[in-house]
Amino acid sequence: MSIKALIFDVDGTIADTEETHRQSFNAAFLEHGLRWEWSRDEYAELLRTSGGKERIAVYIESLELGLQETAQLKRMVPLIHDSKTRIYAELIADGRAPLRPGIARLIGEARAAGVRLGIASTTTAANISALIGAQFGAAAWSWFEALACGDLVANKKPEPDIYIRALGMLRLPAQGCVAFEDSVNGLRSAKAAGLYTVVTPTAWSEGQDFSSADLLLGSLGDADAPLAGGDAERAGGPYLALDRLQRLHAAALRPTAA
Ligand code: XBP
Ligand code: MG
Repeated sequence: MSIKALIFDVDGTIADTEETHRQSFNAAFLEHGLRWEWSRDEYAELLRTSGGKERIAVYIESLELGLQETAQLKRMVPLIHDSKTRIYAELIADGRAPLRPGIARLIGEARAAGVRLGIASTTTAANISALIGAQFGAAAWSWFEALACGDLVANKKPEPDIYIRALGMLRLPAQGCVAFEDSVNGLRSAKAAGLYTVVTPTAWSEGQDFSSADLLLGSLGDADAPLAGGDAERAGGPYLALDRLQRLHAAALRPTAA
C-alpha cells in the first residue's frame, strides 16, 4: 500500500466546529468585559487568519484604536484565548459537533489496514482532546501517533510547518501520507509540505480556491450520507473507501508521461 498514514486537520474536517468556536470567542469577550460580538459573516472573514490568538489580534488591529489602547488590548489576547478554549471545551464535551460523514468509517478502515493516523491542526491540544473524547471516547486519543497542533509551530497554516512537524513525528516522507483538509489555508499548508490532499469544504470555506486539491468532495461520504453526481464519480462510489483512495494516491505518485 503506498499510503502509510492519514493526517487529519481538525476544525472543519473531522467535525464542523467553527460555529462552536465562534460562540466561544463571543462568550470569552463577554467574560472579559469586551463589547465585541463576531457575527457569522464577520467570523467567516476572520477565519482567513489561522489561529484563535492571531485572529483576535487581527480583529483588534481592524478596530483602528490608538496605539496605547491597541497595545493594551493585545496584551489581553492570551487571557481571552485561554477563556475561549475553556468555554469551547465545555461546549464540545456535550457532543454538539458531530463527526463529518465518513470520518469514523475511514479511520476504522485505516486502523484495520494498519495505516497510521496523525493530526495536523491549528487549534489547541485541549480543543482536539475535547472533540476526540466527545466523539470517539478517550481511548481514541492513542489512535493518533502524531499530534501536531496549536503553538507547536510558530508559522501556522497556510505555512507547511505543522504538516512537516506531523511527518517528523510519524517519521514518514510526505509521499507516503494523505492529508484531509477543509480550508484553503489548510490545503496550501498540506500541499506546501508535499502531501496528496483531500479537501471536504464546509459552509465556512465554500468558494475558496481548492484548485490545487488532489481530490475535492462535499464530504468523505457514508452509507447514510451517500455521495452523488461528480462527488460519487471522483470517489468511485457513494463514499470514499480506503482502497479507492489508495488507488488514487498510487496513481498520483506515478510519474506522468513526458
Ligand atoms: C482552524 C483554526 C483554529 C480554530 C480556532 O484549525 O484556524 O484557529 O478556528 O481554534 P484547523 P483556536 O487547522 O484545525 O482547521 O482558537 O484554538 O486557534
Ligand atoms: Mg480546518
